[in-house]
Amino acid sequence: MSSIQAEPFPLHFDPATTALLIIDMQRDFVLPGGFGEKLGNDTSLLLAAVEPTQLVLQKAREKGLFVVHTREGHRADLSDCPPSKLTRGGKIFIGTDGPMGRILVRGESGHDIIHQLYPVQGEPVIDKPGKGSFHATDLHQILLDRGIKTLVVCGVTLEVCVHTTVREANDRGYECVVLSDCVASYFPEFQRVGLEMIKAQGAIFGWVSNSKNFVAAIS
Ligand code: TIU
Repeated sequence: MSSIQAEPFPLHFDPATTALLIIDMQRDFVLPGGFGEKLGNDTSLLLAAVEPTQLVLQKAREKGLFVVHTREGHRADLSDCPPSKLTRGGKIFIGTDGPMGRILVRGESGHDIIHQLYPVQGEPVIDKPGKGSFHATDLHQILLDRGIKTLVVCGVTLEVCVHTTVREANDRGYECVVLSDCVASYFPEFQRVGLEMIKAQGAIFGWVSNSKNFVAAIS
């Protein structure tokens, strides 16, 4: 067993039953011209998470941790996009053309993961139509088949897809530790409060740590 320094208290984990889950590090969220910017956000705020996540990913690969990536997006015909989701943001953006292809559509450049964190062979990529990574995907089955019990979570945005996923995972019995410098938000206040919410009330739905503690714990 290993142990990671975390808040509100250290989390014990077995690297053999721990997965690194990197959520939605897609061009559509972190680069100009994608979904994030169309919604009125400054995408550069999300770039802070890239370097620490690269370090964590490199270490996880080195130590043989199971690595899973997710991407939010839809089929080309948008048949898996609820009409209610299409109009979020006050205007239809999903499926429309942008500089990185059709926004949030699978197979388009903007939908794909940034090159710094690109998956390698053996790392499943979960294509999800929702904010949560468990909704309408086979993620739970993939983790069960591997005997995964603990999730180390990175990605964007903290208060939307990371929070939804961690809440879903917690309800399915996984222990989740979110690395504070490997997640990011378009709203600094949401980043701060979002992390507080996870670890409050004695780790009500997860733990909060950081890349340095993760590297120390796994080394
Ligand atoms: N808009 C926003 O903050 N996030 C999303 O729409 N998706 C994810 O968080 N991946």
